[in-house]
Amino acid sequence: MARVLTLAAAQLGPIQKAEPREEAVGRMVRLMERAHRRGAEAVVFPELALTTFFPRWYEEDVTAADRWFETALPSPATAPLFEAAKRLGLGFHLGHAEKTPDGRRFNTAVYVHPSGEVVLKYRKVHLPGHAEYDPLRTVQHLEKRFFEVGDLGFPVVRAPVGGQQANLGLLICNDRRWPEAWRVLGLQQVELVMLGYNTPSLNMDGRGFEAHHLRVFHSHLSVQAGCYQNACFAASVAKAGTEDGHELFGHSIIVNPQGEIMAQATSWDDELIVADCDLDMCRLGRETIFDFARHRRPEHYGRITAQAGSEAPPVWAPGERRRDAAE
Ligand code: CDT
Repeated sequence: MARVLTLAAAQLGPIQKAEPREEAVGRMVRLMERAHRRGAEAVVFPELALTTFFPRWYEEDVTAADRWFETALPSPATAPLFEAAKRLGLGFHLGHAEKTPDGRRFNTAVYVHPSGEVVLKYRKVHLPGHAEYDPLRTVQHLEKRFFEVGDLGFPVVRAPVGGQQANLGLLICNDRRWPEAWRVLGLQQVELVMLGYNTPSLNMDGRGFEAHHLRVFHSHLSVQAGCYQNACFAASVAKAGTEDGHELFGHSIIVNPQGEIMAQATSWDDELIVADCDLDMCRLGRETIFDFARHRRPEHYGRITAQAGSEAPPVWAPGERRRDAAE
């Protein structure tokens, strides 16, 4: 029998620096109500969904950024999300900035059961950008200043998502570009990956030109490859539009284990996309071409965990016979 989960990706339009959490939460509750009316059982919101993408704003003193962080979930400002989940019987994924009781700061995502219990928490591992003010950049990207590298690994849990038991994993934004992250989830038989992102439409690094149309292509390429190569579904959900003059692309998608896009957002605003995901579709890839136990060769993958940066290869010279050269 098919294991169909009706999944919603709730893209958010821009959240301006001055927009209070309460307003953003109101928009999110309206999206949850729409999701419920469309038959969805779980809703996925973007990375840092409650506020503007604040890592673009430099603060000399990191504690000055604390206003963007959550110290508890739910809080008075986020309680309406938990109430809506309960009222509508809807699970939800929420990206947010987390400040722990001992003062540590993470870029975090949680999946919350309709009861309000946190089913799974993940803290972003691949933090892009830089820690110090970068005068070469037209816009700062200070994730390395405001967040620590996640300390929870890449957990997967089997848990109820809507009416199905699903193997659930989470990634956050830049993580989607790293095949290692997907594979660690794949090795735990992940069936559904929820991930949110805030990605500028332009490369603001100031060190080279990147054609604009390739930004969305690279995002989709990464998620579609991750799903195909690990035989899972993903909801990849954007914060989109222009925040205080800084443009983020939308193009949120839901992808199946064949790597196909099942639904895609077309606006750069609050927008809901919904897809029926038959989790049993994950079996084909997992039992055939990507049957890891039969086909993976970890004895040849040592470099993946032994080194971070790449190394230049040895230089071939004419007349020199190398052990690994063809006879
Ligand atoms: N939020 C986030 O991780 N954004 C990055 C942009 C990187 S530009 C420094 C991304 O990978 O989409």
